[in-house]
Parts: sequence; structure tokens; C-alpha cells
Amino acid sequence: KLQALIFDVDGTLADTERDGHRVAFNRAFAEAGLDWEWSVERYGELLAVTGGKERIQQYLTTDHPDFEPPGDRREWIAGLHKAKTAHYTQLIEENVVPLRPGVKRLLQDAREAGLRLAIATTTTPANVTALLQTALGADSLDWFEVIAAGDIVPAKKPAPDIYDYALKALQLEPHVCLAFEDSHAGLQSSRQADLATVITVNDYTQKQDFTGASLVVDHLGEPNLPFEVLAGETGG
Ligand code: XBP
Ligand code: MG
Repeated sequence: KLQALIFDVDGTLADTERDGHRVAFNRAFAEAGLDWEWSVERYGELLAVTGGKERIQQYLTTDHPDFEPPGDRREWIAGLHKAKTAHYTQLIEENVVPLRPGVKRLLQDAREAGLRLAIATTTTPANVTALLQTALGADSLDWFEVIAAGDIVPAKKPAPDIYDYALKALQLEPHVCLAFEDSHAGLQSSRQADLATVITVNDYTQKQDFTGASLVVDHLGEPNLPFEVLAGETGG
């Protein structure tokens, strides 16, 4: 029997990438005096690398191979990323990114049905807090028994580590849980953790390969999706 739902955040709960993360990265770059600007299209390519620090690192390698950051490279990237997080949480608190259709209802229905809720995301914990509190209210953090986020695991998605971490914290086997993801990398992560997975696509992910998903939908706004049936179906 289904016991818990585990949610990705970026692209799944809200379309945070284009108007949230991307804009925040660009603001941090400008603030640091860098003339780097990530267009909507270029950012779509850069999303292949999950994690903001990892994304900056990859961008440096491909687009600015001769750029030498002042001081230690890792520390410099971490500092730039910290500024990005400040811009991102500010944008979220200004309500620029709403929850995707059906998300609020799904969370409320799940709570009423006695399902346990968790989050498994590569994004920074402060980003999750800002989104939940702004979009769902101050109490909504308590709706989630486990918020597994960011650097608490060394290997980010597509590695299964963050889902493994959430499952361990819930003390549940994967076959009584259902994961919600929006991306190929996210699906690799959840499936490697043996979780049956519902994919809710968005503009950045709609053409990706979702082989192994239990269900692929355009959004979660359709009532009565058969989650109880899906859980465990492919989860082993
Ligand atoms: C989301 C991400 C994140 C955000 C940025 O992946 O890749 O890196 O773009 O967040 P997923 P940070 O939805 O698969 O978890 O800058 O805080 O890392
Ligand atoms: Mg995602």
C-alpha cells in the first residue's frame, strides 16, 4: 500500500528554472562584474548539469576555459553561488514563480489521505524553504517529514543518493513510495533508487527520454490520477 510521496522541487513543484534560477545566476554574474549572461535557450543546455555550483563549473570549462578566478577556484564558485542563492530566494519571496497546476491540491489531498510527504532535490535548502513558505504558507514546511536537499549527499542527480537519503530518513522501502519528477536526470535518480516515478513535463524537459517512468503527464492538474495503482508497479 502506498505510504509516501517524494517530490522533486525545480520543474516539478514550480517552474523555477527560467524566471527564478536563471535570472538569479545572471544577477550574481552582473554583481560580480562578469559579462556572462545565460539566455533562456543556453540555460536549457546548461541544465544538463544539475546543481548550481556544478553548473557554473561546467560553464567555465566549456565557455571560458582561460578564465582564472581570483584565489581558490572552488571557493570562488561557492561565493558566486552564495550570491545567486540570495538573489533566488529574493525572487521567490517576490512571488515571481507560482506553484504548477494541481500541486497544492495534490499535497492537500495526500495529507488528508494520510500519506507521508518528502522532498528530494539538488537545490539549496534555503531555496526550498523560500518556495514552500511563499507559495504554501509558513506552516507548509511541517507538511514534509523529510526535506532532502543540496549538498547533504555528495553525488547529485542523476545519482540516486538524494532519494536513498530520503527513503532512509522516512524508514520506508521504495515500493511503498511514489516519486514525482520533471526531468531525465531526476528520473535516473529516482529509478536507480527503485522508486516508481510520475513525470510532469515542462518546457525545458518535454523532449527528454522518460523510459522507465510509470506515467508521463503535462501537469499534475488532472484530478484522480491513479497514484495508488502506480506505486510499486515498477518499483520492485
Ligand atoms: C534542479 C537543479 C538545481 C537548480 C539550482 O535539479 O539543477 O541545480 O537549477 O539550484 P532537480 P542550486 O530538479 O533535478 O533537483 O543553484 O541551489 O544548486
Ligand atoms: Mg527537477
